[in-house]
Amino acid sequence: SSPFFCQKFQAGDLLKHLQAAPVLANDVLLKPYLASWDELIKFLKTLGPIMGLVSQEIESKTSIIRKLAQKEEEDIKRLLRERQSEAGQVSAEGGAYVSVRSMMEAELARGLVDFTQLTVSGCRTLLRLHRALLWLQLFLQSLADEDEGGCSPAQLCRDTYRLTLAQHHTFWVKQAAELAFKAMPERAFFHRLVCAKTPVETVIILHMVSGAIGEVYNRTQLALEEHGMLALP
Ligand code: 1Q0
Repeated sequence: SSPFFCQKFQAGDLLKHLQAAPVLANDVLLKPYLASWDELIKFLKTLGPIMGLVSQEIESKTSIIRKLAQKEEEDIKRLLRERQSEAGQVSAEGGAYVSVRSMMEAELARGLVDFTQLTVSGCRTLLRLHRALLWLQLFLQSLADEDEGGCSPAQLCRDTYRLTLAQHHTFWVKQAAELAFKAMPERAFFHRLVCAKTPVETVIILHMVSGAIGEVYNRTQLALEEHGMLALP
């Protein structure tokens, strides 16, 4: 991502990408899905260098899927050129890495999904992001539900993490997470972050974001479930 583009986190941008992701009755578009993660990285960067590790991990996961999509696009373009397609300007879009379901079906058909050992694929990478998304959704929801004076964001972040993502993390990653929670700002930060004029407005925005995440999460969950991919190593 170029430093010349807007690097500032905006809840509206995040919401825009999240709402653009669901497509058809049960699918999720990968471009806006990954763009949503870009927005979350911007948020994490506002929390300072302690979040570098987390941002890096998200960046590394999103770039794995982006590189696969890019390679696919180049392959299709080359194929079209080789066949000297009379169609001329046929779009290279519409390949395997357009949506969650198209990726799953293509990678399965090509034998790229390894169910027994760690082999990098779009599907196993998506599963990692997907698990983190559940945590994020629960966290934002708890932040919205909890009224003033309740638990601190750091505590809610920790509690929801332990319930969800921590189940999939090793001992050392969990230690790193505990450190990261200490960088979690107070509620006032979130009010400023979403540019809310009142606490009620923050709650509404948090509900909208967590609702949009929920929609994306549920669709992805169902697709993973249907393809038996909920435990890819
Ligand atoms: C805001 C506080 C965040 C605290 C984050 C702690 C997260 C845990 C630390 C993660 C370090 C990453 C080390 C590597 C982990 C991998 O082992 C793991 C599995 O991958 P693999 O290839 O080894 O099988 N990777 C993952 O689980 C990927 C997910 C990483 C965590 C993603 C965290 C996303 C957090 C976003 C917070 C945004 C809050 C947004 C608020 C918006 C308000 C409108």
